[in-house]
Parts: sequence; structure tokens; C-alpha cells
Amino acid sequence: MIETRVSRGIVSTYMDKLQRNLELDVAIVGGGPSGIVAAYYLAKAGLKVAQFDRKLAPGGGMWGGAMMFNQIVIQEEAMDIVCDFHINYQPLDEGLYTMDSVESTSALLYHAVHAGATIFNCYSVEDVIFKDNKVSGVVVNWTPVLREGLHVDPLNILAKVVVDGTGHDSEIAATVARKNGIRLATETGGVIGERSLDVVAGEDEVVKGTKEIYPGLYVCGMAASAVSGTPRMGPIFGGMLMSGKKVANEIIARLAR
Ligand code: 48F
Repeated sequence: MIETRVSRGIVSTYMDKLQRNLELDVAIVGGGPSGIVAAYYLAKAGLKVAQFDRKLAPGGGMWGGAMMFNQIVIQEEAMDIVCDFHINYQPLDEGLYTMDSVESTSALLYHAVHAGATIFNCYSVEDVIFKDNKVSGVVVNWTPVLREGLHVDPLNILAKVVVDGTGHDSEIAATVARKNGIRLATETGGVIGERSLDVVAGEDEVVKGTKEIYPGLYVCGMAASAVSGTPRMGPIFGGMLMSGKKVANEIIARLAR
């Protein structure tokens, strides 16, 4: 019966997808713009990459532009990435471009998955696997399980490296520091917390702060700003895209060794 075939098709292919992703090269936590860009370049380089976002619709803070005015701004330095994702744009004024935030977010997601990354939506990463003083994977649970406070154990997914792309809260870096009595590669050894808005400094420093902060753990996007204590920058997204590309390139160079 077609009713059963539809259900069987979904269950069996979903389970295949999950099984294929139980051991990864790269686990990316958070489906914001920086993480999605990273997923795209990592997948294009042939690495096995999965991305986990707690929401039904990944894309993070990009869908809503600024204050729900659904346009975003990107500077010249990141336009090569905009072109890689085939996003339409309009010149704004010197060195700045504007684009539709819905087209931009959906283009990032489409190209990442099409390039071979797997995105698991409705998955919350509640912890990491921490072995031999190294971050070695992620511990995942259904978002509704956590929202309901149900007493249900998570699943474990091994990864050679984990990327914290969780945005302003840098949840994974904070969890690793809090639970394991270790020091992150920051001035204080912990998550410093993002500073108030400064577009120029924020855009510059988010890319500089994109790096490995503990063996096996990288940060990108606003999580990198939060970890390093650098300014937020608001609805200009070039730094997010460049941060995602930078973390991908660092991981590609490392795993290709
Ligand atoms: O915050 P977010 O969009 O990440 P980003 O790549 O981009 C920041 C910009 O959107 C904007 C900005 C720059 O102009 O200031 O805010 O740094 O997206 C982070 C994603 O991570 C998910 C969350 O649902 C969101 O989609 N997320 C956060 N914590 C977890 C998580 C978690 N523990 N498990 C799974 N997903």
C-alpha cells in the first residue's frame, strides 16, 4: 500500500542518513550563516560534515535581516563568497552591497546540502564527547525532549573536530570550559563574552577570533566574538561568511595532512 511505502521510505532513508553520520570528520553545532558557509566549503573539499541546529528551520539570525526588515548588507571583502553561493545582490554605496535575507539564507542552506553536507534540524547539542583531553564529538538530543524536560538520554556522534557556531551564547565553548576544568585559548581561559556594537572592529575581530580554542574545538561566527570578547557588529554579514570560510580552510588544511 502506498501509505506504508511512504512511511517506510522516510524511516529507512532517515535511518541510513543518521547511521552514515555517526562518525564524522567535522560536526558543526549551529546552523547560522557562519556554520553553513563552513559546512559548504568542508563538503566541497570532500570531508564528511554534519551540522546540527536546534530549530526546525536552520539559518540562525540571517532570515530576519535587521529588526525583521529582510535585507542584509555585505562588504566587498566577502563578495567572492556571495558569488560562490549565486546570491543576487545590488550595490549600495562604496564597498557595500545589499541582498534579500530570505534568498541569502536559503541559498546558503541549499548549496551546503547540495555540496554533500548533512543538516540535522531539531537536534540540540547538549554536550561534547571529551576523550584524552580532546573534544571528540557531540552529544545530541531532540530539541522537543529538552524543551519538555523529558528524562531521555542523548545519542553520541564522534567527530575528528567540532565547530562551535552557536552564535552569541557560544554554548559549546562554555560547556567544554565549565564541565572539564580546562582553559580555552583566550585571555582569561574561559568565554569572555561579546562587547557592545562596533561594526569595523567587530567585523575584523570576528575573523581573527575564528580558530581552534581547545584541541578538537573550533569557533566561528558570533561564538568566536563571544569567546574572545570582541564587539558585535549587527546586520552586516560579511564577517560571518568570512569566518565560516576561514574555519573551513583551517580544518581542511589540518585533516588533509
Ligand atoms: O546566531 P546565528 O545566526 O550564528 P552565526 O553564524 O551568525 C550570527 C548572525 O546571524 C547575527 C549577527 C552577525 O551579523 O550578529 O546574529 O554566528 O545562529 C546560531 C544557530 O545555532 C543554533 C541556533 O538555533 C541558531 O540557528 N544553536 C545554538 N545553540 C545550539 C544550536 C545547540 N546547543 N545545539 C544546536 N543548535
